[in-house]
Parts: sequence; C-alpha cells; structure tokens
Amino acid sequence: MALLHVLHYPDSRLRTKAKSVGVVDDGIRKLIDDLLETMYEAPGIGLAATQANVHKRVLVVDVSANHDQPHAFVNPVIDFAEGTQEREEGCLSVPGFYEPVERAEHIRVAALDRQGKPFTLEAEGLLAVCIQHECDHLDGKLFVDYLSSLKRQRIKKKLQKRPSDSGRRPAVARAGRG
Ligand code: QAP
Ligand code: CO
Repeated sequence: MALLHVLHYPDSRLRTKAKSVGVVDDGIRKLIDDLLETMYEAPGIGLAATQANVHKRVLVVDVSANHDQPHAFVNPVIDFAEGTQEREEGCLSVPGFYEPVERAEHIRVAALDRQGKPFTLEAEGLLAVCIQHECDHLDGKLFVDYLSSLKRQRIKKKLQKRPSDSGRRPAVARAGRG
C-alpha cells in the first residue's frame, strides 16, 4: 500500500476525462488499495483516481463513522437518479473549502467490483452525494463548478496563494494566516 499525492484545484489535470478500465487486474486492485489508504489518512470519505493523477475510471468511498465500510467502484455508471438534496461538500482537491451543492437524493450505480464482477448499489443521503461527487471527478468535474463564478474565483485565488501541501497541515499551523 502507498499514499498517493492528491492534486489541488485549479490543477488542469483534474479536468482530464478518465478512461474505462478494460480488465480489473492486480494493478487496479493496488490502485484501489492505495486510494483507500490515501482517503483514510486524509481523512476523507471519497477519492477518485483522477485526484491522484491516475486517469482510470476507479473511485472509492466510505461514509461510515468507523471507517469500516469501504466501497470500490470500477467503471461506475449512475443509471438511476431521483429527488434532490443539498449538503455541504468538501474535496481533498479543494482543501479547506466547504459549500452547499444540490444533488440527487437517491441513485443507483452500476460498476465492477475489485474482482471485476458487475454489481449495482442503491444509495441515498450522504453516500449518494459522495458517489455523485466522485463520479464527477472521473469526468473532470469538481464541486466548485456548481458554485457561482464569484465563489469559485475566490476559492481559486486563495488556493493559488498557499503552498500546495497546506491542506495536509493541522489547522493550528495555519492559524493567523486568515
Ligand atoms: C467528497 O470529500 C464529499 O477540505 C469527499 O482539508 C465531501 O473526503 C462528498 C477533506 C463532503 C460529500 C460531502 C477536505 C479533507 C476531505 C478538506 C472528502 C480537507 C481535508 C474531503
Ligand atoms: Co472531490
């Protein structure tokens, strides 16, 4: 297992459209394990391969309180969506910023699991939001794209001013910098 480097907005590589995985092999299983390790270490509740500069359609999520319910999706497709919900979203690629975004309340996602076996999962609430957010990453889309251009520009300017690893420093180390 290995920790992966996470790209930060506005890095243009986050805009790459990821390619479908042909065969779920040991390399994909290692990618899944590395994404999970990186997500848990952050800590985060979701991470897409795109964020680690790997442009394959692979993502992981775990919204459980005990961090013991990992889900990995290869070639995920949301084939059903209904209702709306609005929640504060954050992103490991947009460290330190949280804004409300409207998403579908209830989804169904079809994907391959870590053995390459097709499955579907129905999700609602936070898990549904997280899956929609991570699927967006595979198409080069970020939650800031749903905000007003004014808010997005403010976030971009603030992230461009700070060192690229500052999202990983404890809050106390940033105190006094605004
Ligand atoms: C997507 O995001 C998500 O700013 C996953 O300094 C988030 O795990 C979907 C994180 C919220 C729905 C609701 C963010 C870690 C983690 C930060 C994450 C940060 C450190 C974000
Ligand atoms: Co994200």
